[in-house]
Amino acid sequence: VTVHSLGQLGASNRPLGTSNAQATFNRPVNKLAVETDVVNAQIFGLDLIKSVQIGGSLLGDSSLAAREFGTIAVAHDIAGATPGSVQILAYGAEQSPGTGVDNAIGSVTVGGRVVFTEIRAGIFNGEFNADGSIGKITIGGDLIASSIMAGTTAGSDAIIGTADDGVFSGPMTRNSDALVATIGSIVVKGQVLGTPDSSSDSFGISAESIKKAMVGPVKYQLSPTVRSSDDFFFLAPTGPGPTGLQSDVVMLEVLA
Ligand SMILES: [Ca+2]
Ligand SMILES: [Ca+2]
Ligand SMILES: [Ca+2]
Repeated sequence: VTVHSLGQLGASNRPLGTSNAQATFNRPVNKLAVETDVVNAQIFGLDLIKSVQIGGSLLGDSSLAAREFGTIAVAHDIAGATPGSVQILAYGAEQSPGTGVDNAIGSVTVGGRVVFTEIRAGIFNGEFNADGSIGKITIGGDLIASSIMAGTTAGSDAIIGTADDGVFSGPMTRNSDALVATIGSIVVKGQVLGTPDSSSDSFGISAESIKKAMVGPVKYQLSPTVRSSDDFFFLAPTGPGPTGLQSDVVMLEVLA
């Protein structure tokens, strides 16, 4: 499927009763290509979307949600209007694999910066997957006031990096003891920043296992152990975070 843009025509082109442009796919999609921008649009795939290519930026109040994504590539920026207003969500493999990784999002590659965005594996369409994993995230610019989470929740305090963080649980949740919610690699070529003017918001990167993380020239030393309490880092100079955390962007492996 190739389109010039999504959402750029604004209210004139919206389905009745909806506030944003929508593109819904009930069957697997091999490749979805948007030649320019996606603005205030919801892209929803009930099955696998193997490849999403956006030639411009992903902007406004927009979401990319599917049961599973292969590769997602955005040539320019991903930028929400307010914190969390761009969401990239996926559940995982169609069937839980016996071993290896339960892929929700294979890769996300962004040429520019990522702002006010949530990228989350293991949450889609009212169902949860505590094994939902992300392969590789590469951001050419800065990562600002955004979160990347695989299989995890910030808990009832809604703050990333506190003791109640954990993997998804509950009745609508898939969780195999043999599988670990993993972020294979996160590389941010610019800076990681939160918000300089608010001490109540919280952003972060979390999973049961984070294998590789680089911000600018800094390569974080991550333990090969999963759910390691050593793998807890303050990523941003912006702070303080809520509840006295010294930064409002943390990276951690959840402990349970
Ligand atoms: Ca928490
Ligand atoms: Ca598991
Ligand atoms: Ca680790």
